[in-house]
Amino acid sequence: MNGAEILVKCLEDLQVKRVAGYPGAAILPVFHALAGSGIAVTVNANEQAGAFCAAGMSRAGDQVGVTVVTSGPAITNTLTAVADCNADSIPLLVFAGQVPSGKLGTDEFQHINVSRVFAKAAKKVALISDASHIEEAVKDAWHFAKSGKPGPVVIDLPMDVQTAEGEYHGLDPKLFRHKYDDERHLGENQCRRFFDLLQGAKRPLLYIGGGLNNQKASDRIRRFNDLFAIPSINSLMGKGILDESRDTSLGMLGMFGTPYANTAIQETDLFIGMGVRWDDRVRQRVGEKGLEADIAYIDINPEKVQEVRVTRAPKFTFIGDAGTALDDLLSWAEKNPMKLEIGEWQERVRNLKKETPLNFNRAAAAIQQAEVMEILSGLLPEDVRIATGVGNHQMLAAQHLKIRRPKSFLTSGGFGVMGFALPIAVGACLADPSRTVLAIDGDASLRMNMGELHTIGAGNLPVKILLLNNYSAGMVRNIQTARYANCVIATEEGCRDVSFARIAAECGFAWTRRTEERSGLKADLEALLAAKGPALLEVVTDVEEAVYPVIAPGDGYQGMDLGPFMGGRKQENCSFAFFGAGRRHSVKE
Ligand SMILES: Cc1ncc(C[n+]2csc(CCOP(=O)(O)OP(=O)(O)O)c2C)c(N)n1
Ligand SMILES: [Mg+2]
Repeated sequence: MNGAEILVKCLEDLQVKRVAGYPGAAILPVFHALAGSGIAVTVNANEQAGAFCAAGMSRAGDQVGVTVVTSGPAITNTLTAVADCNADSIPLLVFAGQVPSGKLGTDEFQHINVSRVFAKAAKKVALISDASHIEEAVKDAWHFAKSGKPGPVVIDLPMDVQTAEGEYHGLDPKLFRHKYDDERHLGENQCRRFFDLLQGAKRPLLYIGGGLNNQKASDRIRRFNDLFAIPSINSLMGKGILDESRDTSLGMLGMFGTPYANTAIQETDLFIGMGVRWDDRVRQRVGEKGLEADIAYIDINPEKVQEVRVTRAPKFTFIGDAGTALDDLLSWAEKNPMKLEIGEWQERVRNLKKETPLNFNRAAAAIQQAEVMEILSGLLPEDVRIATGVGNHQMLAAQHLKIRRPKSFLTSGGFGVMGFALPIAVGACLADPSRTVLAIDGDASLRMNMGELHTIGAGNLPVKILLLNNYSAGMVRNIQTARYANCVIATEEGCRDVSFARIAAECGFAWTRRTEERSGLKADLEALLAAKGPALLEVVTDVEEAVYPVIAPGDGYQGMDLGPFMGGRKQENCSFAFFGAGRRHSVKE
């Protein structure tokens, strides 16, 4: 077998059924081998979209998404998607063609030093120099990408290595899995300490993140919370791990978090972070002045746990897989039954949700994005998978939509990449066509990977797209209005007559509609969700709309600005005081 054939055989051994690929001369041996395999190839509009499509398969399914591209501009096109996977701990395998080994480091056509370019963006980069090394490298990379804190692995394959004869040994892929098995468990004493803390708390709060965003860990935290019903908040990456429709689920914390999540964190006396990376968008941190709760923190990333140990004096920490730790805690709790005295706190949290519900400008002439989300949240099927762009529509979706299953809210968290929604939705749809896949996108985000309208239409993929078109890069325009003296530059689109719905129809979408009418909005959303095959609903929304609540950069939770429409305030107070300019409306006033 030549190197390319060995690579494809390894992918078959790893049960890969489909790759996202984009060909070019320097990777043609691999495409040739793919032609003789049972592996399907999806061709996206460019390699960034291809890498996102593969990442969509990882985000939605249990597999590791795989993308195969050529050298030079093709591999650099994947850089943003690779960095995105790295930031959100998503496993991904990228195989790239490369100039022949003898030409490495020269000015050969379409050559770039992949190891250097990706050094800081990937979990690992490997240059293969011998076809006989391919099998071990590929099987190892697959498990390495999935293990510990997951991430992307980039494999650079010089042309001569793809065509050279090499050894294929048929190594059992499980051998490599065992290499990365995480065997760290909580001991009896650690479990006792955790539950002592929990039993001593009057207002415990679970803070859960992407580290638990898989079926197994989600089952465990649900069992844990069936026992204890501890109020919970989540990071953007943690949506759907616990069922967000439960009354103890308070939704997303942070800069654009829900009023109740951002208030609960000010009142907790035991903050239990699990599988969450405690990032800067989460604003002021528990343990800092003003938020002096006890902390229990469980995460697989040793650096982060050490940082929290040094800076916040937690009462309990554990470095390891949060799902495994939950297993240990559950077995301990089953052997040592206990009751928590948190009835008052649960009641407080329920009231918080009732007292400060999300709200928006109901008197506005134009449709509000928040209004679309409010209607949509009542229509979503339980099995829906949502992919979003980046911007106001993303934050509003995160605030309003109650996600009921893990791996179902697919969004670019740590890197915040516009252009994410469509290719990720393609990957999610290919990973599991039986689930409803809805891409919620902004006009500017959609334009970044508009070629995927063609991928979806040409492939007749049943992806549903809800495009919220405010004819602007709304989130950035909001900052300009509030902080740059209302000087709007480069964030509004001049051309208002383009209909994205018409473009989608031209790309082969069977169902498209464009609306500016509030009256038919609910029916339009229902029709979008019920449509068969590719479908797009374009809703024209208010360019002036801003997202609330908001916490200004550098401010703490006490400074949460509820805006003019929440917390029972009158609509005349409207000031669009985005990012801290203008009036403050704190829930604690
Ligand atoms: C690749 C990339 N470029 C630029 C940005 C900066 N940015 C963040 S949100 C945003 C506007 C997004 O506009 P749109 O998709 O229309 O969403 P809206 O806020 O209008 O709902 C921009 C430009 C980014 N996050 N990603
Ligand atoms: Mg927009």
